[in-house]
Amino acid sequence: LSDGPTLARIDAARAEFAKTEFTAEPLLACNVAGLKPRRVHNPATGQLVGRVTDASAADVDGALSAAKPWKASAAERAAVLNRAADLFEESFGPIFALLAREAGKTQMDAVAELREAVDFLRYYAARGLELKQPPLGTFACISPWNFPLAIFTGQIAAALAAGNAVVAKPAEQTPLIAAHAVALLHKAGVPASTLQLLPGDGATVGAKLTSDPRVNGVCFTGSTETAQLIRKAMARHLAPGAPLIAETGGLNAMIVDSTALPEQAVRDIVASSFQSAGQRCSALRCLYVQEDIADRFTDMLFGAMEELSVGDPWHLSTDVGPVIDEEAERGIRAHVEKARKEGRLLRQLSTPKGGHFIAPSVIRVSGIADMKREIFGPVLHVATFDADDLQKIIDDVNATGYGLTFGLHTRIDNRVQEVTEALHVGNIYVNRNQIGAVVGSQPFGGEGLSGTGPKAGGPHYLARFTAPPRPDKAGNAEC
Ligand code: TXE
Repeated sequence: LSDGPTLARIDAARAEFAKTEFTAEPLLACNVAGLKPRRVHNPATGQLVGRVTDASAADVDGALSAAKPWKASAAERAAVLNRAADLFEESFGPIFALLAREAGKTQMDAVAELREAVDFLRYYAARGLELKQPPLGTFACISPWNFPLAIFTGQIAAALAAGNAVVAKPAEQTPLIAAHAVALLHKAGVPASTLQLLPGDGATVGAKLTSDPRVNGVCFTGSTETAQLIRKAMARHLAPGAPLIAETGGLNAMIVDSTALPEQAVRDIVASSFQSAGQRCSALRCLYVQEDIADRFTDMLFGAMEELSVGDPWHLSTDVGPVIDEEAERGIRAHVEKARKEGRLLRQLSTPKGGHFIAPSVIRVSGIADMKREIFGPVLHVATFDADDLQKIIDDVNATGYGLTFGLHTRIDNRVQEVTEALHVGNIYVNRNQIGAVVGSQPFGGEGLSGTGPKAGGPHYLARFTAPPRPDKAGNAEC
């Protein structure tokens, strides 16, 4: 962010796109029935960002009839995806404005998210050249609002790199950025019948899409509950063996022991718990601090939290923006208020007025076993432990059933080995920021209730988007 051109581009985007009204509609290779347009509002200000025409149930049918896998060589597909990556970068202004105004992203988050989307396009373009199997057919890509560009684009790029047709359904909250991304992919050369967009409601459009036998595979990121609904629908209606590639929620913990470097640990905790207003599946939810450093360490943590500026992400100084909508705000607020009534709210910053803001908060718990579900906001839970409790922490973390991220701050080498070997989680961060994926070098994905694998942004991901190798007569799979 300190680099001049990026800051200049942010300034230009802020000047040009502060009031632009964006639009989105189904982008289908057939006639569109659509519903009445609805308004999309800025979660920080309530102001209008644009209007979306959601798809109707008839549109799902039309899209699946029109869907056609990509008739192009792997090299041609890679060239188009790389061209799309260039167009994404050139479209910095509207993308930055949409991420900030539609999704409540701070400038740092918005820049990182555009970077990740571009990385996905280029990475899968390159990996697609190595695939040996043909596409599966038509993929339904269903994505969430918390990374409305990066996850949305990553799913689509993976399915397209393997040559599939894609019908993409973005989250209800973020259709405008999705429509912008699809328009850029079409402009780059992805055929209209190979990539179609169905903005719309999850329970109707999403459910219909994942229950149609013309769909050959589903790529999903969102809540664990929705993934379970999709799995059931697929089992009932889709061909046996149709893959569900799912990334879902997490209940992520971190251990900070008395040998940790406290400044570094505090910096990583603040970033992991409160960046993106805690709306990342990788975010730290439950921190275990060793008893003998706990008072001093939590004081340092509270001090660092005081430095955070909470507010409208359109302001360059904002570190923590709003949560996505009223429903999210209500649910998280109820959780914090319950803790306040029970005397367990240790610290809360002051909450700005006007938008869906939740001020970063810290709640005392006895351990992760107290937490029944993922609280998807800027709320950190803190417990203390003795060195003898380590095995119990590991058992409790494994017992949640989730297995996404885990952080460890220690300078005891044996402890790193002991903890990492015993935990069932997808990504472990030792003495560093517990904060998700880096395309190509830090593939990301969970176990158990957190997802199916393979890890996104990793070398094995694309193979799941292709037809499985046929066994030869001896029963060995062809490679
Ligand atoms: O998710 P949903 P929501 C978690 C987080 C959050 C909670 C609810 O805890 O508080 O989930 O968020 C579509 N068939 N995460 O309600 O409903 C829906 O339209 C097919 C973690 O936004 O799972 C959207 O496009 N599709 C997470 C997508 O599923 C359906 C990111 C995700 O929405 C459907 C987001 C159905 N029956 C939320 N119902 C992460 N892992 O990062 C809904 N959808």
